[in-house]
Amino acid sequence: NTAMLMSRGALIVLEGCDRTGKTTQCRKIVQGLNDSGMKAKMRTFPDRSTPIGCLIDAYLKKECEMEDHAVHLLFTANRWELMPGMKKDLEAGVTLVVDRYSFSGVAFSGAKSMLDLEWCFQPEQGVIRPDVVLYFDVSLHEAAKRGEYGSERYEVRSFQEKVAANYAWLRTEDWQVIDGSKSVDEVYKNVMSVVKSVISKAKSRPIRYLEL
Ligand code: NYM
Repeated sequence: NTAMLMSRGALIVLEGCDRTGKTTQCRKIVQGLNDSGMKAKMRTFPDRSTPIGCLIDAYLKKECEMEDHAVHLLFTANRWELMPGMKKDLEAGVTLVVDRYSFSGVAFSGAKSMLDLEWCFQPEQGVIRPDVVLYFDVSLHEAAKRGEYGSERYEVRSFQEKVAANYAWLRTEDWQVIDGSKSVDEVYKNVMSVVKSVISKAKSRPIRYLEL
């Protein structure tokens, strides 16, 4: 059956402020899809395993300082270097479940006073466009109750408030807002119903690319 041979995987992106449950759900989604016999892999941005990712990791851990525009472009470069492999996976029918993507890049860098949101978006244009962006909505008050923020750069409440406002600027019709304040199991049920319908719609649709 040629339709089956040609069907591609979906690009599913999870976005949101820190402590909204994205990583937990990414793992569960991939596990759930694999358990039901579907090809799926998790991807994380930044991908700290590459040479560029090593620089980003040191920056986030505050082991070094970098100029704001320069580090923004490193986060973007880290996505571009992974694009050929991600494209290959999608074409091979593998669904990619991605913990943060270009929208984190724009929302976080754009929360710095010197960087303009449109400027931040420019170098993201042309990366593979997600079939859906699941935006994890949890109030900052609620997120703070989940425990202390970590000690990495950006993990402070005043910064996260700006990040949340930038996400609102980025929202398009590709986005689905997920109420992340529910229990892990309830959130999982909600995301899985979106994920399954997105995977079946993406199968026959060509890969598209991100534009502003
Ligand atoms: N981050 C992540 C950016 O500033 N730009 C990006 O492009 C991406 C993908 O890195 N605080 C920030 C957001 C997070 C941090 O954190 C990575 P985590 O908690 O490992 O997802």
